[in-house]
Amino acid sequence: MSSKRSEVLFERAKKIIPGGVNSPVRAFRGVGGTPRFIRRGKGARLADEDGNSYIDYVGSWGPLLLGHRHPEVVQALREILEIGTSFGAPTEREIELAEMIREAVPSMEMVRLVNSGTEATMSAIRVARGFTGRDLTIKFEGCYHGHVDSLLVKAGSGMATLAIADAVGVPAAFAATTIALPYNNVAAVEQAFEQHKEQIASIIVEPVVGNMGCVPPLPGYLQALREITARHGALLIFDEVMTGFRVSHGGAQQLYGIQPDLTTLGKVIGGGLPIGAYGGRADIMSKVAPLGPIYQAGTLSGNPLAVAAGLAMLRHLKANPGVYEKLEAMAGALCADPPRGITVNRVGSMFTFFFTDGPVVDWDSAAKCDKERYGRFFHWMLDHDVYLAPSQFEAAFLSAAHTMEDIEHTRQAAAAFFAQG
Ligand code: HOZ
Repeated sequence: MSSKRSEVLFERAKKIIPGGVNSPVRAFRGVGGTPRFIRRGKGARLADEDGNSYIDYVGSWGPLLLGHRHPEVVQALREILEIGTSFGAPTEREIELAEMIREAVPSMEMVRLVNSGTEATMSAIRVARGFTGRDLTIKFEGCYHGHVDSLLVKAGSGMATLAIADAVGVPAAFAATTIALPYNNVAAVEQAFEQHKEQIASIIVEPVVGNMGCVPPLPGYLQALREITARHGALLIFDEVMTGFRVSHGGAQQLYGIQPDLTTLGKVIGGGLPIGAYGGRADIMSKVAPLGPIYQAGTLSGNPLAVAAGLAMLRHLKANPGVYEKLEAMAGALCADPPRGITVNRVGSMFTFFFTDGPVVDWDSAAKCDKERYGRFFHWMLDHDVYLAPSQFEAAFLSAAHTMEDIEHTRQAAAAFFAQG
């Protein structure tokens, strides 16, 4: 399998773009080698610049629940090109998208659209501070909430992949507003509230973590976060940028039956275009400008292309609830019977093959993985036409465009790797 053209492009990219990429994990530092430059995608398949074709389990890091270039999303985008790509003024489609989000995620009584997951989490923690009049935020080690200054503390995703412990460029005073605790550990949360009493504005959590690989909540954990925050007058923020419309139509909060105060969304709700959203209780969201004094704005917020793609996606999901059953069946088949020495974590169509005996329940247990072996596995799979995340600490995603043949091919390729020891 040739990667010659990707190599040439990577050399050229490195001269002008830091690390040759526009987002760090894409540089393959977690697995070594040259990132594949992608020419096009269709359904569950990616084609690179050397003419290789792959079954794609990255799915643009989560948004492509229906695969690449789903016809309904493409048609919606075509229609917008005839109308105008940005007005900086309200449009009817924005209302419809917000209404569809609220219908699926009823805890989001009011919704504000932004341009990325990072913007959504940055705004949500600001709103939590403004609403409570408190400054501190609890986050969890290995969770990643975008590159928000104060949330780059013990963060997962690229920070974990590159082993960057403390974000350079983040003022110590910002980082000091964040308390990082082990995930899935209720006692640590109780203790933090004991210690900081009425200073904690919110807990922000990935209800199913995707950014240290896929790590589900232990039974009762999310309920405990709900109960503790309510008891202490702090807000509970579910970062559902990854899990929203992914682990179920109503996200992780529907799956686990928890009502957070605020929720952040991104990825799937943009149908593959840049978008984010935050929202929650109306009494809280009513404090956001222009209704209230908590300021947040954006030139391209609610832009017609992203909104139309998101609407096409959400309309499709609403009309085809069977998508989630199909995803569950395929992902279940893909993740069944892992070989010895491998721990598979999966919630719906997001999953990770951890190269450790496990169990993997938090950052400390995820960090025990044999990253070097994951790198060899990654390249083996790439050579066998399977495109996985180029890091042990990222979740893999299935789309409704995958087929059982794709699953079978993937299982056989993986089995061949493990057979050689
Ligand atoms: N932080 C993203 C996944 N957790 C990676 C984004 C990207 O490289 O595109």
